[in-house]
This record gives sequence, structure tokens and C-alpha cells, in this order.
Amino acid sequence: MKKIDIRDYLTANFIGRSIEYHETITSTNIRAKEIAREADEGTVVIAEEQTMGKGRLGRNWTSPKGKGLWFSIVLKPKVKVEEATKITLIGAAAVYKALKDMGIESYIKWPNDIVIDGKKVCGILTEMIFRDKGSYFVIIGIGINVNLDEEDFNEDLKNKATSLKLVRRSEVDRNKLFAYVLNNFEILYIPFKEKGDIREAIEISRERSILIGKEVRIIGGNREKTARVLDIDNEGQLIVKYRDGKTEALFSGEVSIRGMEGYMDNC
Ligand code: BT5
Repeated sequence: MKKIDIRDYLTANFIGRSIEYHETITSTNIRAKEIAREADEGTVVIAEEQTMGKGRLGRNWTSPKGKGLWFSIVLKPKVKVEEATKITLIGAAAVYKALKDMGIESYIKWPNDIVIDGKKVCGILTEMIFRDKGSYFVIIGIGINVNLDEEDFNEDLKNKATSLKLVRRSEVDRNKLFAYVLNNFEILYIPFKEKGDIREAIEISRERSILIGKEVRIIGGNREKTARVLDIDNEGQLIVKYRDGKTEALFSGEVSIRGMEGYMDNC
């Protein structure tokens, strides 16, 4: 199996300039948290395989060996901590742009999925580490199903997940894609890191949104409500309109959104 080597493609100045590589690991997010304090900003932890890959809310992330890109980036932005959750949208926009650079069209499902042919091909998990005096670090974990085959997905995932290899019907160069994600991430992240400017990532999330204009179910706690998605606002919030005519702005992480049937059947 070819190891990750992105020297030929990496143009970013600090994202991905230091990479910690593992054949196997529990979760790259867990490892990135361990090294965050000493690590330079932009340090990446990547693994061929995760034995305990994490999704949001304690869910699992399937991460078979040598077939995907499972990695986490250590970030040390200077913006207020409330702003930092928006980094997920920077990740989503960077993955979208990287796929486009590879000639692959995709959609963004707010707040943390990339979707092709109505199926999830990438998920993003942003976590914070709080330090004394209110300072913090951010770990953004990105999982991309690159060369997974049908049999890599369990019965549950077969209907809602896919890989780039499955949609392309040929293998995709992991090194190139990995570098393209890091390059695009840095371009979108720099204005945010310094000034909290996230306009470009939001613009992309809006333009490529698979949710805007659709009816969705919003699941929060034990409640489930049906609404129409109107927009993504300049703060990165999802603007929805309920059947009773009320509108609401949802923060990322507050709810899970599904297509009306299954994962994206209606979208
Ligand atoms: C996510 O959570 O989508 C965040 C996934 C983040 C994974 C990366 S990999 C590198 C880094 N290290 C980690 O440990 N994690 C990050 P969520 O929106 O909660 O979606 C989780 C759900 O997606 C699961 O409950 C499954 O239904 C589905 N799922 C699991 N593995 C998948 C896969 N490989 N492809 C598509 N869907 C998957």
C-alpha cells in the first residue's frame, strides 16, 4: 500500500506542513487533541485506518484501511470561541473545492457533510479544547471515502454512503486530493483566523447547498419537526420555515437534519 506523500502537490504554507502519519490509530481527532498544545498551527494527523473513528454525538465513523482520507488539523484561531464552530463550514467548502479541482462535482449538506448522488461521501467533526484564561484550540477532523468498495459499507451505510471510487468507477489519487483539501482549506481559513471573515466559505456552502429549498425533518432532542429550508445566513446558520409560518435560524450542532425519507431520498 502506498503511503501518503503530498510533497508534489502541497502549496499551503502552514496547513499540512507538519504531518504525523499513522498506519492505525483509534481516532485522528483524539491524537490531534493530545498533541495540540505543542503542535504548530496547521499540523495534521492522518491515519490509514481508524479503529474508533468518531462522528458527532458519539456516533461511529467507518474508516477502513488504506481506502480513505481520515485526518485532523490542529488550529489556533484568534477569533472569539463562539465563532470557531463555523470552521466546519470552512472544511466543507474546502472539500467541495478540492473535489472540484479533481473534476468531481459534489454538494454540501449543512453543516458537516459532502454529498454525491444523494449519498454521504465525507463527514466533518469539529471539536474544541479549552485552556486556561479562555484560550482554546480547534481540531477539525475530516473523513473522505476515497477508494472504498461496496463491501466496506455495512448494511445500514450502503443506502446512505458512497465513495469517490464508486461514483467515478475508478480509483482516485489520495495524495492529490489530500493536498488539494489542505491547500483550499488554508486559503479559506486565513481570513477567518485573523478577522473572523468566513464569507467565501459561506457563499460556497450556500451555492452548493443540497438543502436550500427542500422540505426537511429537523431532529433535536426528542422533538422532530418538518420545515422548509430557506437559506444559510451570513453567520452560517440554517434558516428554516416551519409549517406554522414561523422561521428560525439554527446553529450548527444543534440539530440533525435528514431528508424526508432515509438520508437524502427527497433531495
Ligand atoms: C460526521 O458525523 O459525519 C463526522 C465524521 C468525521 C470523521 C473524521 S475521520 C477523521 C477524524 N477522526 C475521527 O475520529 N473523526 C474525524 P455525523 O454527522 O454524526 O455522522 C455520523 C454518521 O455517518 C454515522 O452514524 C453513520 O450513519 C454515517 N457514517 C459512518 N461512517 C461513514 C462513512 N465512512 N461514510 C459515510 N457515512 C458514514
